[in-house]
Amino acid sequence: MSLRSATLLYNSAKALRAYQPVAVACKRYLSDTSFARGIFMGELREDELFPYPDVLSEEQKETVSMMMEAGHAFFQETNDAAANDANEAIPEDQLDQMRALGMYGLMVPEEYGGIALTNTMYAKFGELSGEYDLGIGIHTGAHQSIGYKGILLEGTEEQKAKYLPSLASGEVFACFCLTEPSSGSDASSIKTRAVLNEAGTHYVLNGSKIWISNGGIAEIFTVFAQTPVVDAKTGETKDKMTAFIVERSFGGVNHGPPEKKMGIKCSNTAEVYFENCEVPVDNVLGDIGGGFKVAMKILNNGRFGMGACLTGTMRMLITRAIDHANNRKQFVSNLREYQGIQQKIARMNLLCYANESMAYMLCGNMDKGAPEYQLEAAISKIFASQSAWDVCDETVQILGGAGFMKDVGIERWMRDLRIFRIFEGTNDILKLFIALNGVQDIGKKLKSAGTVGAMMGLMKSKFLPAAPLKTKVHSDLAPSVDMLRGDIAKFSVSVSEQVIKHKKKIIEQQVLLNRIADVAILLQSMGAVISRSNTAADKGDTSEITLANAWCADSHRRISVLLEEMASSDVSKIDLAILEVGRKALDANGYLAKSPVGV
Ligand code: MYA
Repeated sequence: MSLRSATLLYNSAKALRAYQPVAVACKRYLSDTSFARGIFMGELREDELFPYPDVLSEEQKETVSMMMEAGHAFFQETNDAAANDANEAIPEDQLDQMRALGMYGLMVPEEYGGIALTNTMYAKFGELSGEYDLGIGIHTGAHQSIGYKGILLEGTEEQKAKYLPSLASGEVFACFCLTEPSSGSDASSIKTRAVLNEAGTHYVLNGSKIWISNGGIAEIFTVFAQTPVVDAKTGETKDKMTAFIVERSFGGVNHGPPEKKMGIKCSNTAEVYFENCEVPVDNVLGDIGGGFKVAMKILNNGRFGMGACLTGTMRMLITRAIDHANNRKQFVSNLREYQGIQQKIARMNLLCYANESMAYMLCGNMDKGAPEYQLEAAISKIFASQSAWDVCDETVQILGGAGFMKDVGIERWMRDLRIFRIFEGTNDILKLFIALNGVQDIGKKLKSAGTVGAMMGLMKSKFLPAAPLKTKVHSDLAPSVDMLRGDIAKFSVSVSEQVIKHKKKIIEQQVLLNRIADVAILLQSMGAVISRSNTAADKGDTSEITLANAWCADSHRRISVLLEEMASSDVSKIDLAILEVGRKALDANGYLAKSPVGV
């Protein structure tokens, strides 16, 4: 580490110790007060949307700036992302510098040796690994975003005091062990078991986990296992998931070789095996039988990190693409003069803006104490991973042949980014999660109305002229606000119609559920960009209104198409015809058509 970064690190750590992490006075949230959940109910929940969270004090902003400066210096002067990728490892001396920088305990309270960053501060610092090296982001993220997050969120005082100091310093690494050979998206189907020994002192843990980030280098494992639990009401014993803190030193913990991966190669990924590993009862994390909720809580809580981290990636890629477009001449002009290029650059900017707006709204609201953000977290994760992929793909396209060349350095980003749509909950499963949650909320509401007529009356009342917003929204944003309001009302009625039509069988209608989730994601993004640009305008900067209005107009157009498709029987027929092709190919065990040349 350079002297400059050492000084910066020292100063930033000192500045951080001078005050407590965020303690923002905030309104009280009820469990149903998430903006995303409101969308399904046909409500624009103004209190959840405005003002855009402004949770950092001036001192905290200064601290983050100093840390970012130290971080830039580290990534520019010490880290070599291409070498890490080629060597599939992070050099040991570099890990020491990361320890010295405090990169392993960013959100751990000071009393346990961490830097006590808030979610928003962590998010901002996390942009750096997105900008320079996603492999480093995964190594540090798997450690603290999910690896030991359970101890932070659910640990007892004793567990925190015992484990957090060595985890925060990076003396030991942590990992999150949920996925198994037969249990990926279907997380509750894990087979790893932990049975209490006769003495009642230890759980004996057996099972294997796969694709575990940091699995081969971790000393501390957050492990999810089935445990026999007696139902208090029926007296029946059933397996329920429980979370455990497992130390490698307990014995019976082994790992496989580092996996060979497409990307994020410098981060370690390995299988982890537990064979008669004896885990003291004190190492149960949360409640016995409450492990699934613990797993979901950790994942929900960590998902904002991806939105922030990939903001850094997108911003860097946009800069690379723009640099090329401004300097590369083809035919009569530089690429920048062509509409096709301008359209791509615009879309890349808008995707990044919408992603950044949602990610910082999410972590800002978490800092304000919002207890209900599971849909927002899933939306942010899906949007971030898909947008970063799209932005990277367009960067390669704008760079043309150069974009395909390894030395130019974009191809590594493409390989690294591919996993983001898969891990931390695949985008496909999270879309179903979003849609089904909303559908369930609507179902409950409709049930309370009684008759179908009353149900539709209830939902269509959303079309009545709404009272003016309490919030003073900049007049230039008015068309976007109107579109958002109208689209929320139409969406809610449209989903209600589908709930009435399909009843419980809606759960099987995945094509429909995907459209529902796509609309919800767009509505959430419209809300976030309106709120953010309005707050910026309140502070005298109206420049973001153009971005927000362009994003909202385009989203509105796409929502209209999706809603039309949801209601159209013709489209349903097309969907069925397409599904039929899929089923036939599956039955045939392969491609359906014969070669047109007869060979
Ligand atoms: S780690 C592996 C990630 N794996 C997953 O994410 C698994 C995905 N599967 C699931 O999430 C669940 O199994 C699904 C539910 C959603 C499919 N929040 O009947 P159910 C409640 C709160 O629907 P299932 C990795 O990849 C639900 O309401 N509650 O359950 C790391 C219900 O409650 P109740 C939830 O059909 C990679 C109950 O649970 C949630 O079995 C490394 C049962 O629900 C939820 N989300 O399946 C990444 N879901 O009983 C590194 C369900 O009360 C990170 N429930 O009605 C790097 C980050 C980037 C760097 C950062 C730097 C800053």
